[in-house]
Amino acid sequence: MAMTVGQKLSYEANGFLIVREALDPELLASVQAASARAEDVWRSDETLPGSRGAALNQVQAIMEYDDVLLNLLWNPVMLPLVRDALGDDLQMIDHDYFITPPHTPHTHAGWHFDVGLTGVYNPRSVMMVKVFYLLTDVNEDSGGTALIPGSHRFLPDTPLPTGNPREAEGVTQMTGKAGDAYLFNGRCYHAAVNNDSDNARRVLIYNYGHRWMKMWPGYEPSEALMAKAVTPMQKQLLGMSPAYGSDVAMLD
Ligand SMILES: O=C(O)CCC(=O)C(=O)O
Repeated sequence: MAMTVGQKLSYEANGFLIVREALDPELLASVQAASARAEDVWRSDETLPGSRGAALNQVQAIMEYDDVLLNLLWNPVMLPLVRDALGDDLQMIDHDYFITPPHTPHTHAGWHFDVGLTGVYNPRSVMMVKVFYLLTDVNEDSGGTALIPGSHRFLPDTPLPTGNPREAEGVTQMTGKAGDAYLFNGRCYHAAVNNDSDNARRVLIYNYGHRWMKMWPGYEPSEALMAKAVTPMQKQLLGMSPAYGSDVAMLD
């Protein structure tokens, strides 16, 4: 098990886990530089996929832009934790670079579950786990993710917040320093708060599911990306393994 006992208890109780300094200063600088290069390319070509709204600039399929950003998919600090939470048969589902501009007019993501599959008993299932890497410091004003602790275990009739995520009761906001990361179970109820600060909030997001699940449309890896996967785990993460069978990839 990669999670410490304390991490496991915290993740099981809350549905999320914060990892401080997941990226060391050298890796953080390299990831920030790669993300800036990707952003320049994306801004200079409006045909590249993503959303360009007042509340969110989303560079869709961020791993396609730079090998440094591909390598974060199998980051040795976070991937083992995701595998503990999800199981051995994990695979990428989607991946983005989110830039929340300063002083957003509204949240870019109201309250929701990432996982809303019918036929799944959600309180005991882990269908998706999403990792966020902070590229900028995020405080309570910077538009961070708001999560309802423990909501991954809630029964369907549990009342949930509906209003402004910043004002909802029982919320924990994912704040931290650049280089910190957090993961959460896709059944943990969440939203983004408004960015009321003077600075853009920048995060990289890697979402993982099981290898028998479809990736979100628009995130299927290109041939060029798949050619860079070397190990069985890297191939499985990019959807290049059989969906079924017991030959799951081990950590490299
Ligand atoms: O930007 C955020 O913190 C929230 C993003 C979100 O809701 C999601 O990725 O499902």
